[in-house]
Amino acid sequence: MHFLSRLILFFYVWGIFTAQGQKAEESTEEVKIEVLHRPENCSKTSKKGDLLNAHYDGFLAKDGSKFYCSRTQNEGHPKWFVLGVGQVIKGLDIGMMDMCPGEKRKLIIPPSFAYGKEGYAEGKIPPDATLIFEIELYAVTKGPRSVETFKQIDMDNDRQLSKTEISHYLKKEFEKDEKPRDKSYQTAVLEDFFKKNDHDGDGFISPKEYNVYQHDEL
Ligand SMILES: [Ca+2]
Ligand SMILES: [Ca+2]
Repeated sequence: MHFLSRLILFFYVWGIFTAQGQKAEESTEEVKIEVLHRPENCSKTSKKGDLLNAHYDGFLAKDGSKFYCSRTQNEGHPKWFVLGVGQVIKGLDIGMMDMCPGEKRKLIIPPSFAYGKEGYAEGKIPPDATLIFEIELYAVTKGPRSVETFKQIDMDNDRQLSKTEISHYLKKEFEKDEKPRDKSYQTAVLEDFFKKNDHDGDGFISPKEYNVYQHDEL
């Protein structure tokens, strides 16, 4: 074999080994999931793209101090977020999969699945911090981010979602919920939705802004 091709082969193989080495190193760090309570009736579990409604408390593993509590935010309303799309830290995206409504979990999340070497919020979460989350999941609903849902919300078919269209949709969704929600809560969710999704600030949600993981289908 020509020396150069041997050299290339060597680096190629070496590359595979080091890539595997890194992979093995990463996999020693993983999100630990402890199920604290699992309802007997658990027919529907969370999956990527689902819209979840949950309360969670976050603690630093090193001293058990609490750095976050969703019950003290947003007037105590549980948080809404889409699972598995990076709206929350990676450890929560992983640790909240296959969870059913009413389930409680404790998650132990290594820094590489949380805020890493940098930490977060000016030292509130220090560098290289392992985090513990206690989670209570209230609702799992079909994710909002499907092409079908976009078309369903877009009543006038102009391929843009207006505030009126989304607020109409939210109202219907909340009616399906057993818990009654007051109007100010709906308004807060709507404002929050636009803040997070209307990236160009034009007051409409475009298919691209809406559809975080199926950009090409509309
Ligand atoms: Ca529209
Ligand atoms: Ca927009």
